Amino acid sequence: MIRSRAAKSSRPGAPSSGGNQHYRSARAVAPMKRSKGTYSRLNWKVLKMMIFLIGAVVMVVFYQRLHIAEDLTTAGSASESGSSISSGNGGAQIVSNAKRSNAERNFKSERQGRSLARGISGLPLSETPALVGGSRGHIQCEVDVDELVYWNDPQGTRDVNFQSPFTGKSHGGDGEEKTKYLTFEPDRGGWNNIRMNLENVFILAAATGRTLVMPPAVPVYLLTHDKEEKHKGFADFYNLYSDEFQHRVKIISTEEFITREGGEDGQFPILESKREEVLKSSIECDKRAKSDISCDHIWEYLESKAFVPQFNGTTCLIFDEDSFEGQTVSSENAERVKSFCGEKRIPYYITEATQEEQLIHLKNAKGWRIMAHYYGYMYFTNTAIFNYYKRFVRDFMHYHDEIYCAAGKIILALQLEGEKLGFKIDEEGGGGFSSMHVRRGDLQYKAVKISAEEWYDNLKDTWQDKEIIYIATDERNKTFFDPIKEHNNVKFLDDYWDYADLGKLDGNYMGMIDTIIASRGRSFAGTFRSTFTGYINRMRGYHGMSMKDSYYGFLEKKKVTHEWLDYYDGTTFALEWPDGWIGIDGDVEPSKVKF
Ligand SMILES: Nc1nc2c(ncn2[C@@H]2O[C@H](COP(=O)(O)OP(=O)(O)O)[C@@H](O)[C@H]2O)c(=O)[nH]1
Ligand SMILES: [Mg+2]
Repeated sequence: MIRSRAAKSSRPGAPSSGGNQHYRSARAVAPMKRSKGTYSRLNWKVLKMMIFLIGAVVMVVFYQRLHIAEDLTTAGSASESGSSISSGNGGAQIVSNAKRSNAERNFKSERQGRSLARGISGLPLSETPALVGGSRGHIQCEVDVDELVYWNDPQGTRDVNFQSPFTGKSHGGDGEEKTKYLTFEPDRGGWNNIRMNLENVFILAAATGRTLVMPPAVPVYLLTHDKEEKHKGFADFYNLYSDEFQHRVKIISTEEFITREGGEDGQFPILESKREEVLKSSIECDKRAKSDISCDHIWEYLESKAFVPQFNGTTCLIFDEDSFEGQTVSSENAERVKSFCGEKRIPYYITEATQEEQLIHLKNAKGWRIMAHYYGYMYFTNTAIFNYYKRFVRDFMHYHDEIYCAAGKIILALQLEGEKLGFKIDEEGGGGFSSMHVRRGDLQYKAVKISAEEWYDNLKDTWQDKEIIYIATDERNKTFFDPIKEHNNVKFLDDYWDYADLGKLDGNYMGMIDTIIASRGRSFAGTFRSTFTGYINRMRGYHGMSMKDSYYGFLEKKKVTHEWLDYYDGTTFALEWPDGWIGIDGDVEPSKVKF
């Protein structure tokens, strides 16, 4: 169903009470007797009434104008107070628009609450007992951008009280339970490779009940826009230290870990000869082996104390309650595991024995890299539990409000422009424009780096006439896109730089903002084999948008997302597919018909 933002922002019945009164008094005079002598009196009365009516109409119009002017003034002052709305760019309209829809949304949520079922990914409430008690989250922002919230906050009561069956018994020995830890080396690729890896790591920590030790901050590949502080910790992007998050995964820093466990009395004492270098690298570290604060100091220390499972592309990680408790895996589950892992991968069952290890360390060197989406790498044979972790990723592993707020303002501006051209916004607040992710830069896969003419030719049938195309890209030379501009109204993040005050934000957020904006396009086309594109599709999935509106610019793969990926091979990381979002609020495997 289609709904229009203009329709939402109409002001029903502002002058109604005054209007009705006059309507009543006009009717009251109508039945008067009309004798000859009374005619002139009547004419005078009619004239007086007409003057009165005209006066009333003038006042109503004036009243409306005054209110619009008021909206615009508030918008103007919002911009003065640094709310990042610049004038002359439709900013004032956005704010007043958002104010109006705010009022309507409150009305909506008072009446029925925001629906927890999202578009095509949603399920009827009767099939989602895990959601009972939950509601949609909220984004802190000067304008209402809550339509971007695909996560629940709070989660449903059942999820809040969930206890993993894979934590194992305590093995304190001396009767005192000692904390068990998970440490890891972050991926060395671009941000979305790191993100993929983090999702795996966080689920592993949550499911095993281990305290997760965040690595020292490192300069992230292609994310070094912050000239003063190149070292980035993941809390710069995610809200890791909120109470709710900590309730699901206990997170501490490497520094804290060393304070707790690295001393002589700790579980993992640091060799005296190494103490200084380990400490030096524990807050920030560099990948260069020769650096004074090389990360290797930390990794070597952890590796020397830990159990290091060889997780990589040849394994898949299995959580099965029977196997965990030392029993035989049911034949039905064994079959499911076999089909999940495919021909080439060996299942690695998490068992009580694995859980006896006090410290597990995940290496990330060659041969130890998990280059896979968690829902293609880990498998919980109990679907209700698997879905709990899929919700955990959706509901918790989303970017900071600041990032969504900026993206939300730009989406509103694009939709307003789109609406003026007659394009509609969908039920979940998406659309009104279409989008692309054109990855160029350092992507290794040359075949998918096609010319702008090819992008246009391959995709023109997916766009509507005169539709705005928002292009997320790492291409700096925007003239590259001139061939598309000949046909469509093209927009980039840079076009909204002042409007959304992007200069005030951490430069590393820009790719994330681009991701979010592109995820709301009616139709989306990405770059095949880019994990950045993959995440745009994931977000679309979370919003309940159909994969049938997602394409690749590379002709050979244009419609691969139109099929549910049911196999695993070495390139699976390059796509995201509906297992990540369809039916994840329910307790059973979803039908694969609609996605
Ligand atoms: N602002 C912006 N940056 C991008 C875009 N595409 C790629 N980048 C940058 O390049 C990096 C690409 O690495 P990654 O996230 O691993 O994605 P992949 O290499 O395409 O799989 C991103 O993290 C961004 O820093 C884009 O559309 N907009
Ligand atoms: Mg990359």
